[in-house]
Amino acid sequence: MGNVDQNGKIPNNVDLAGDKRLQRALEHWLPLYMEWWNDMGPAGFQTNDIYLRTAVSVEAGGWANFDYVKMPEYRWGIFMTPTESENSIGFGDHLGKPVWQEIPGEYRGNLRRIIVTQADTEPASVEQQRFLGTIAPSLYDMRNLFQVNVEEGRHLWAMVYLLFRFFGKDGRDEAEELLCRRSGDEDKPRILNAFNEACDHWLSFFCFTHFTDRDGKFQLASLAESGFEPLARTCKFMLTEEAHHLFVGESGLDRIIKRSAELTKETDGDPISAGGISLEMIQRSINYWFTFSLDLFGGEISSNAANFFGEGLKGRFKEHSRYEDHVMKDGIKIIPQVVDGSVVEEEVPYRNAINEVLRDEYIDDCQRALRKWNRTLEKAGLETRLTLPSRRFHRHQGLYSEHSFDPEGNVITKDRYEANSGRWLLNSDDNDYLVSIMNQVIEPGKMANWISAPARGINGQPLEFEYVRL
Ligand code: BYC
Repeated sequence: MGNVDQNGKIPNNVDLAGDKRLQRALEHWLPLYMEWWNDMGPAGFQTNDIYLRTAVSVEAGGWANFDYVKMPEYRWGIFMTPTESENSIGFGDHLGKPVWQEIPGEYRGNLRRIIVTQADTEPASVEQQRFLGTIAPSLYDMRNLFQVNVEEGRHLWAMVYLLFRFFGKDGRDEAEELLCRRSGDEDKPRILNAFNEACDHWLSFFCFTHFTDRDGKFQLASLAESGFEPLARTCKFMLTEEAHHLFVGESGLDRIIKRSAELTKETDGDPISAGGISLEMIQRSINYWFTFSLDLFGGEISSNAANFFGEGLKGRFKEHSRYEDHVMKDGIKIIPQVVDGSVVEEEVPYRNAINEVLRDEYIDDCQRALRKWNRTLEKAGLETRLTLPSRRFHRHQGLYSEHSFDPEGNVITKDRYEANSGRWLLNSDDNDYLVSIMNQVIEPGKMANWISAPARGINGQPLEFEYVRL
């Protein structure tokens, strides 16, 4: 384990060559995956050379090899970080026992469910972003989109490897299903709600990579703590690639905010008259994608989550460094709930509230980015500030989905919610307008009018670099 095989059909460091049956099974899945990529991957640009990084090993630097690649020729590989010296389970009822190299029989169902749910998000996001290349604001951004897309494809491979290697026929069936479900399809939708939402312009793309990929960061980090070591090591390596996706989202939004602030000043408060994006629209997009992403953490009170933790399958964010008690059998957590029309604080057994513990970490991280964007507004001399809505607003999963709230988190009537939702959330007029101003810009170094230039290029290249050869 650990040696990289770059010569086989599937690059890997999991010794596929040493398990011919598994290798053949995955090689059989490869053309099905390619069929899916050709049907549902980026529309167009499949024969163009794109300046992409490819993971060729897990060592520092090995995962970021830059070169021109045609997307269908990208080497989707299977990589895990090396085994750690400390091989004991770090939390839950099996704390301190040796980690599992094979699936413990009694946890097979739960592990399968976690891995399939994680896997399903990867192709879903590629499907959601399918047409964005055709309206990219620059070659720099187009390249970043395609980088994100090929790496989500690689993350699908990472999960599919686990399904094939550890779940026999069930795993192979699940892997086929992963290529059959489709984002937004009424009959065979993707599993989690945010992955069925339309992402048809770049304001949504940047919000998605900022807020929804950030759920990925926290979920993967929790799974990187798993007592099932192959899952932990796989997720650790995925996290290295995830950081760039988050950068694309956070810096992309910052660039839109900067440009919108400039246009707001130049036009005396009407950036739309200059083909720009209004700060109100940006706020509505934040409200929309942040709240859909909050749903991805599951219910506030969840026996599934309590079991995953107790069984040692899914820990907390940075379980080892952030927490002292890794068992948490008797703790409690306060969760505000609606009782007789008012929000009151109720005690919940800690393990049952573990989804909320992770959601807290996520919200703190989102708040940090908000502060940064607001500094951009401040520097531009504007008084408007962007905010995160309450975690209770616009929810479709968990306790709060049964009631209506305003963005401040106050209980309101359904009628009041419906009368105002168009001014609180990205709406169809916004989407039509945003699509209408997004025309593809393909001159190297040039940016669309509604976004400012990034501070620097990719991998030390200048902004004028030909990131996509058209
Ligand atoms: N939409 O017990 P509950 C990423 C279902 S993103 C629809 O509260 P649990 C990425 C739930 O399945 C990270 N359904 O939930 C980002 C259950 O259904 P059943 C993805 C939902 O299990 C960008 C019922 O509601 N990784 O990597 O505690 C681009 C009750 O649920 C939703 C993972 O998610 C929803 N939002 O927690 C590319 C990690 N939420 O059983 C990639 C693996 C819940 O009643 N998944 N339901 O039919 C998990 O750990 C958990 O499954 C969840 C849900 C945290 C998602």
